[in-house]
Amino acid sequence: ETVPIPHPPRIPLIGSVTSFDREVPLNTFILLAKQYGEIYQLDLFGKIIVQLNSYALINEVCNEMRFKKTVAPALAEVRDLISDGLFTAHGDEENWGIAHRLLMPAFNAQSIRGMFDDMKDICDQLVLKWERFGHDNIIDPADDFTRLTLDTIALCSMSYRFNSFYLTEPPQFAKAMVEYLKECFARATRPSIVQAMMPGASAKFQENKEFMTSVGNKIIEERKANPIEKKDLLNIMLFGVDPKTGQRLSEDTIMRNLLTFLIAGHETSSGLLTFMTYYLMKNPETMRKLRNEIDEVVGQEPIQLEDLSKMPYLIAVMRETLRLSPPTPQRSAAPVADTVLGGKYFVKAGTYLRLHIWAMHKDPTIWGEDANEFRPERMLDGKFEALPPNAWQPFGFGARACIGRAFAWQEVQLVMASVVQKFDLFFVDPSYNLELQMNLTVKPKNFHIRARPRNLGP
Ligand code: MNH
Repeated sequence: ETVPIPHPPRIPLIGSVTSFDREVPLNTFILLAKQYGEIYQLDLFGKIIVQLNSYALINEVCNEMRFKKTVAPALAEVRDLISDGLFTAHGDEENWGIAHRLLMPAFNAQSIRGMFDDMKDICDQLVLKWERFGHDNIIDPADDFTRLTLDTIALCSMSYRFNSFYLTEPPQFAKAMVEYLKECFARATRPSIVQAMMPGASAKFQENKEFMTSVGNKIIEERKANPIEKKDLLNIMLFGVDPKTGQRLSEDTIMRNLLTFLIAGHETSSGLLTFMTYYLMKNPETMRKLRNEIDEVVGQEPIQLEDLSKMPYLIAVMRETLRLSPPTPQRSAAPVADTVLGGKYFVKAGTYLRLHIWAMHKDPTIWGEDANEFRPERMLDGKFEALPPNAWQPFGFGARACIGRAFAWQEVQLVMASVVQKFDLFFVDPSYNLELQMNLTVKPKNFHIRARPRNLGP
């Protein structure tokens, strides 16, 4: 016996959400999940979306025989720039397979370890900046961490330097990208009639797209004119041959994947760093434990690659941060054929399902009654490994899971350990509580800190 999927009342033309938070759509979805529970259907400006919020339903959708990734409306807008790049490709696009097979080895743990020195280069720039500006300086962690992650992915993957820490304003590329992604999001929730009345926004959109494309092409041209030995991602894409088809990537595809790494590889990691800073500062006991671990393993020496595997508490803090605040809070899938969800909700083939990972990560059937609390201890001592399948998935799922996971992991370990090793952190507004901002990913908003170089004493 199937039952209808609950839905908020529908209003003609507007759909079912009268007070949609356009600035931070996530806030609306969090609210609706609380009101409707495990599943509800939404008519969002003419698009029908089935939202899944519980572990049980989302786990069921983690079956690649029955469901496949779909490119959500906001991502579909980004396709205008990066088309069949890894992140925004449809599953059946040939270039996804070629790039996936070529690049998976380039992102494995071994290759990532080889990037440690480049990661440290950029990390040291952030530490120096905070040391030199001193305690009076007001830091916007989201801003500095975004400089860091953009510079890091560009240096590691294409040996290119944005030099963000030497600029007062973020580099023009970063500005163009943020504007562009924000506009993609807005377009996805803007009725087409409204869109048609915004020629200014469309011109800017086009201009940003052309600028980013030109940077991508310039990086490729420069590499071709000045070849280097290094086995970075750019060289692998330029010279690699797909073992399965014998094909190589076209220059267009390479440019789109370069832009994909810059987009997918920096907002997310910087979100994790910023959320983590916030949770550590809000939970002084956790901060104290983490610092003890770092002091014991690293002391006052520069952090080495080998140190990273010796800090389990740091890993627990990262996992717990990604549970409470996954920077990509939702992902999308569709049933391959007509099917029934949870034994009672009928959904047609191709229905747009949105998996609300942010909500699922707080499902009390998995995480207990204190699901909303920040408690890294729940990720320690084998408890993480003992979680039910797919209960923790900030990096997505299956064939379309994040390719940059090991990269982000090492980068964030290094940077967080360095920051906690070197600085005492203070809220500028001691009463600050987490607020969210959103481009393509989500981050803390209005969060400001001061960093005082630690007095390590005699
Ligand atoms: Mn990443 C896919 C989260 C860091 C490059 N990433 C995904 C997905 C999630 C995700 C979730 C799946 C999206 C979907 O189902 O539609 N990624 C993260 C998080 C971090 C992150 C939370 C950091 C923390 N990602 C990175 C980094 C890079 C990167 C760093 C690049 C170097 N991610 C990708 C790419 C994909 C992806 C590329 C698409 C993979 C594919 O579909 O083949």
